[in-house]
Amino acid sequence: MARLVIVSNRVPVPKGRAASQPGGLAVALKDALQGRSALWFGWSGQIGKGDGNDTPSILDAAGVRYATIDLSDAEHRLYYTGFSNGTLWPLLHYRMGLVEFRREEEEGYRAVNDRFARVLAGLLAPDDVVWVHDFHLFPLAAALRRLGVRNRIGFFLHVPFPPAALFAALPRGDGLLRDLACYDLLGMQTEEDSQNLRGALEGSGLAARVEAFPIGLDAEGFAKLAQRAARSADTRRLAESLNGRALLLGVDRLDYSKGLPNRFLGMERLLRRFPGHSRHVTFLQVAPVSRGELTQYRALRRQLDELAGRINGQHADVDWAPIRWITRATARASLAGYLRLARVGVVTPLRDGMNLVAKEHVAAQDPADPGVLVLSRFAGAAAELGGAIHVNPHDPDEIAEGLNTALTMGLEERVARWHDNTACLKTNSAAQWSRGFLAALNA
Ligand code: ADQ
Repeated sequence: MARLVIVSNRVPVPKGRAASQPGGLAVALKDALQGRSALWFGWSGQIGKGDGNDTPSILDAAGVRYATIDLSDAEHRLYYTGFSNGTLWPLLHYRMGLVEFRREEEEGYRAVNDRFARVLAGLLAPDDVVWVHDFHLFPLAAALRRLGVRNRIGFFLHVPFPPAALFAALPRGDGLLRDLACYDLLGMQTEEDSQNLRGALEGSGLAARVEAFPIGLDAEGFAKLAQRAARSADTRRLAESLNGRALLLGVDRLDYSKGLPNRFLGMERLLRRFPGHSRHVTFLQVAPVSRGELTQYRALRRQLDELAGRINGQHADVDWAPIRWITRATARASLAGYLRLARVGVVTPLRDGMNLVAKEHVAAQDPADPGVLVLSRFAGAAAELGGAIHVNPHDPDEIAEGLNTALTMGLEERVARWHDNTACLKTNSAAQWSRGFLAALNA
């Protein structure tokens, strides 16, 4: 079997035995990396060290070779904080009003992609299959092709792709579309994203292979993790603290795409419009700070601190507060236990490529007494999870109504909806996702 080369902005280099359980892409790609030779290339996560040093650091672990380079301070600012997080992230999440564009950042983004290509080209063997991940690396295949690389190169976009008219607002966006057309296969999360990208390409007179490969989980593995975690001291402590109240749970990175202010307001509407739930529910939101170097993210945190304070101030009693709000990082195993405990999973992003927390909530449930998922209709997962209660995340009232429906739902309907949702978890697992993508890339 040809060697598989994964390229992503950050590389999850294993850090010895003490490392916490891996999350994100490392979990999703576990099956693809097993039993074959593999190389994973990208940024080390380090800034400043070895500026411009194009000799990658190499580490071999569990059959995978990890090759990483550091970014200079300027590269990090222009490529990562600037163009990737300040321009592309809001644009791809349909948030024109938040998009900032600076030409020097776009040039810095291209320069880092060129540098990635130079270093990677030196590591490639002729029959390697290259799989590039996410929006930080749109121009990578084009840069590799300019260096004469002829390997098969596929791309997967983890976030949404907006309609062509919206993407057209991006200065020099045409150039990025030309870059994307250099990939042999473009994988998207949903059919809607695929149609949007095809539309944008066609509008620019370009053609490429675009297909949907919805990302999934190892649902059985996650269910076992959740079962074990439910017996852990951590989860038991949470269970006891609830005092028989129903747990509503949100788990996200602290990001404006996740719709957290409206979720807090939805909780407030629930207490106002359905006061019978007062004192009988606890909403726990876990959202570790991310991208704190961007103003919008700092402002979001302040807004949520304020909302949580105000809502608790208005509705709490001496022995109960409706909202618990944690911005510290939480271990994956603990989250699995909390998700199993959650009577309602609250997943209301304004826009999300997939949202794996939605699928994790389903996987974590006790089949005999499952909780209910309240899910934004603008998460990629909504296309698959027909058993969830779908809500418009822009409307706190609709969120409140969804929460009320979930909280008052009888066991029979909860079980039926949960079965509906688990069916898709089985057919679209993490293993199927990577196998499907690689089979299509090799075809
Ligand atoms: P994210 O925006 O990070 O990922 P999501 O899919 O919800 O969003 O989460 C990815 C992983 O991170 C999940 O395994 C989840 O459990 C974990 N995670 C989320 N919040 C966490 C928290 N508070 N603490 C610890 N772990 C947490 C991007 C896209 C998504 C897409 C994924 C995968 O934005 O739409 O589903 O990639 O393709």
